[in-house]
Amino acid sequence: MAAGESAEVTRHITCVLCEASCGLEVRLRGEEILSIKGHADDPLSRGHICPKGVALQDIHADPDRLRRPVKRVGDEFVEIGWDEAIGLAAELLVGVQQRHGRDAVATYLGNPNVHSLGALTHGTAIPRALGSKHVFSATSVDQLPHHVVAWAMYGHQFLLPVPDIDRTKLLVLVGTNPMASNGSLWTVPDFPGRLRELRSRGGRLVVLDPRRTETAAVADEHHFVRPGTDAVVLLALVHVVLAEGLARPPAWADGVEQLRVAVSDFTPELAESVSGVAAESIRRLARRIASGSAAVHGRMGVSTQEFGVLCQWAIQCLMVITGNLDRPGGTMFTTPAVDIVGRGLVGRGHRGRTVSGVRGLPGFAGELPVSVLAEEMEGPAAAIRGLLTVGGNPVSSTPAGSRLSDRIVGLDAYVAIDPWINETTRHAHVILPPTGPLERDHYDLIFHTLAVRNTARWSKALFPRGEHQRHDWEIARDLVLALHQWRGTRLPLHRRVRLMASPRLTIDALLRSTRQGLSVRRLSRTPGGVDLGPLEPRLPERLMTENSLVDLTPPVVTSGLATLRARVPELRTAAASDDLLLIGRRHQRDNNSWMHNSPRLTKGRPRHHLLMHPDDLTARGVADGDLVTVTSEVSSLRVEVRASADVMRGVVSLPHGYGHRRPGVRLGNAVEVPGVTMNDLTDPSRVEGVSGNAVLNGIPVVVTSAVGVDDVAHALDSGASH
Ligand SMILES: Nc1nc2c(c(=O)[nH]1)N[C@H]1C(S)=C(S)[C@@H](COP(=O)(O)OP(=O)(O)OC[C@H]3O[C@@H](n4cnc5c(=O)[nH]c(N)nc54)[C@H](O)[C@@H]3O)O[C@H]1N2
Ligand SMILES: Nc1nc2c(c(=O)[nH]1)N[C@H]1C(S)=C(S)[C@@H](COP(=O)(O)OP(=O)(O)OC[C@H]3O[C@@H](n4cnc5c(=O)[nH]c(N)nc54)[C@H](O)[C@@H]3O)O[C@H]1N2
Ligand code: SF4
Ligand SMILES: [Mo]
Repeated sequence: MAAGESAEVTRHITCVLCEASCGLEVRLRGEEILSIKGHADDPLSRGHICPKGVALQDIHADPDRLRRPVKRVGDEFVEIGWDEAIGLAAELLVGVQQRHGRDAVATYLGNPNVHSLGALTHGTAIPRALGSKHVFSATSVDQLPHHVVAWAMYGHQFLLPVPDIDRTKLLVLVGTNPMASNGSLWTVPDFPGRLRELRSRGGRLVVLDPRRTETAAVADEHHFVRPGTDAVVLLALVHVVLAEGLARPPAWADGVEQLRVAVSDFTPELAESVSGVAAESIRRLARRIASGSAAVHGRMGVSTQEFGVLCQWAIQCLMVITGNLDRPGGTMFTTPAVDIVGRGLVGRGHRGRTVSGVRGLPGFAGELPVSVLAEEMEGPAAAIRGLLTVGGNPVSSTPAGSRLSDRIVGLDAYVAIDPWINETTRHAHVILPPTGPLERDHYDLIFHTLAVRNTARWSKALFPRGEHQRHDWEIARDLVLALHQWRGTRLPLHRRVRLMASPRLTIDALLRSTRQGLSVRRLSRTPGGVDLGPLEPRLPERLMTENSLVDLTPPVVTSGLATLRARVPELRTAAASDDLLLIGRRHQRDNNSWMHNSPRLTKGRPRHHLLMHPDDLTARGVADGDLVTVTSEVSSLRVEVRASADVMRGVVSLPHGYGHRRPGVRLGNAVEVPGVTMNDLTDPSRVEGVSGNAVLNGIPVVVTSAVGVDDVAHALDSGASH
């Protein structure tokens, strides 16, 4: 080695890009990344990696990633120093609150917050300091039904059981595509490998999905289900188990008889008539789930839909009455080293303490449904006049995003904590960019709690932060202090002390007080972390309900049954019609609305097309590859269509998070990413009745040929020619 050349080193880190939380092995020479691979000895992820993990280096190197704060001057952003930026942010937000009251500033927390330790330990101090009822997050365009059901049945919003894939005989996946998403509310790194093992043990995978997804393609059985009708299918499964005397409810299950009555009219025949899933298949599946170890998991497809809460409830009931909740091979609760539930680091949840102004939708766990965000910004008496977004892109990711975009432009103040200028943050008055995934320490407070194996892993920042950069926890600390200063209020001492402690210190203290007596230093000495073993039965001790029983029929949930019953005739008519329903999809190389700056991920065949069944195309006189107009109740857009027998007849599919072609959006170094913004078609007035979660799947749409309709004008504004 020549003098001055640095040595090659190998480091182990956690990938924070998705819920799988893979342990990675990085080879470095100085600041140069030589390779990124899955860490073969990691006790949780066992060597798994996906293309996004490799693309961490693209994020790190992305010239469009902000490394210093910027403020708006006219139509431009100009770099400013941190003191000025934090002062300006506090002045803007406090100014709005002083003129219009505390609730006039809204906070929106996006998905990357759960993937950053600093955001978890310090980030929530910001909305607390603002003290506004208008707190929103990506949760209500994602997983709110899971939390509401867990809270109602198990007594805590985060008591979310996960499939014990490593021991089960039967895995049933409903509305989730882990071959692309790598799993959700279920940290299951190396899903493909774990599935292979399940098969070699003689186990089976059954998938229910309106599209023959990458996961359905490797399943033993796939049933097409018409979007939005799963609740009837899942309730029919419960019905069969109870009607055929197959139930083996544990002693801690309360309300089996009430459940029997509640589901008595949800027969497999009824389910077939609305969903398209054969009654006989439903009976067979119910009997198999009741006959041995089985784990049913339902995610996005059955959460972000009209009956999301009923779907999640039915799944939990099915697991409880078949004896599959809390047993090896069923669905289980984790025993994380840092127990965010048991230690009260996350609250149990509560419903209806706040309500939204215009529509009166109830809040859950301190948040209001994000579908009301735009309407609360409208009109002369608008409740919301200022906005803070932290790691989010609601213009792209929430219903009727374009309308929200227009409202945001008119706000008195908009502050963003975000490393990129995206469709939303482009409107900000000031942007405070935190460090990236390779520049910060990490511990998975959330995802260890949802993991298929109990492990504990500390991930030290791969690179030190640059002199002019700030971590998100430092930004949160400084902004909270500045908010108090501008307002002339005092932050209580215990809160101040907590803010001053780094995430590392906070986690170290938490680890030291665990049963295992862990510490950051001890975890650092074990690349990949320590293995704390397979999931173990935890009930009834783990329950946090008042009577320490599982409530099988919580009224807040069962109240939704009347709505479902009333909708059945319409669902049946719709199932027999030619009407189209729009659903979403994820691709392995996408990450919601971001990471389209990565050349590694965006190269190759475009993947933004509307997928449509060939028969549905023919019926409309549309050819594969044509430009079509897709019209929903709220909007219309144009996109190229691709014929695919993998979508059910009557169903079309678009990915979300595309369509970055708005002025000012900095996606500079990437190849042009074609596509449209799916959420221009979704409707904020369509929310799930109990939780207020947005309905993003099963959107009624009309598709017509756009060939020849002002071709030229369109090719220009949709980028269809790229
Ligand atoms: N590569 C990649 N990975 C990701 C993400 C990403 O954008 N890209 N995003 C991450 C995030 S934030 C999340 S929350 C998770 C989500 O993880 P998943 O829940 O696995 O998400 P999707 O891939 O959207 O899968 C939803 C499935 O539901 C189906 N579906 C739609 N409507 C219905 C319906 O009415 N009934 C039924 N039964 N199915 C329906 C769709 O066809 C789709 O296959 O993925 C995470 N991982
Ligand atoms: N139609 C439709 N809409 C959907 C979905 C769908 O399936 N279909 N999925 C929904 C789901 S599951 C989710 S989770 C939401 C996601 O919705 P959002 O969280 O609003 O959006 P993201 O696309 O995840 O964008 C997050 C932004 O955070 C920024 N960012 C990246 N890393 C960091 C970081 O470390 N710190 C900070 N502060 N910022 C960072 C990036 O600029 C990025 O644009 O979208 C939802 N919207
Ligand atoms: S599966 Fe998720 S955690 Fe694993 S490497 Fe890919 S993006 Fe990272
Ligand atoms: Mo999500």
